[in-house]
Amino acid sequence: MKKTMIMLILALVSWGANAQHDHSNMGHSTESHSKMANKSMEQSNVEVERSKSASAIIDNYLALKDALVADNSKKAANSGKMLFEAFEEFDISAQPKSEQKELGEIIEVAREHAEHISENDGNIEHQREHFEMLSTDVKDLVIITGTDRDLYQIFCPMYNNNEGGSWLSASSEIKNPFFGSKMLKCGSVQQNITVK
Ligand SMILES: [Cu+2]
Repeated sequence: MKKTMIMLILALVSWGANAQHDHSNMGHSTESHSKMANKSMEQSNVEVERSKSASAIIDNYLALKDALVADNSKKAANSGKMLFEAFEEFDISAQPKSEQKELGEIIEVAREHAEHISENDGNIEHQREHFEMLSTDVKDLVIITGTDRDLYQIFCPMYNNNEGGSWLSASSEIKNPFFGSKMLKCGSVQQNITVK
């Protein structure tokens, strides 16, 4: 009986220790989460080469972005189609050999997003989902290819149930393509992509 009591006490003590351990873990993860949140609000800078090679992609991407800002699904679909064509026409072979594989992979994924956007006239929320993923691809692409203009990566912390999402703009003025007129001003510049 005494032995059982001791076992029980030991079990309780170790349970208590575990519970406490869990708490300290939670404290840690909360702390690192808020550090991450802070970090994402800090602006970073990346310098890229001056190049016109991705100009058609950037033009049509920005037209698509503006259509979503204006809550115009039909225009977004049209721009999505033109962006798809710009990806098709992009000359990977003119890019440095060492970058061609990665560029090919980015473009393969990005043009599927553009195609879905072009096929979803009338479903702007679905277009916005593809646009969010597409934006990361276009950012990765211009960092490799360079750009003919300065770009800003802008982060909206509220997109996708507060998961957050970002887009590219040629201006640092906030006009939110994820929410359009519902929340036009939500967002802040996360990264400056500056032409050398
Ligand atoms: Cu889709």
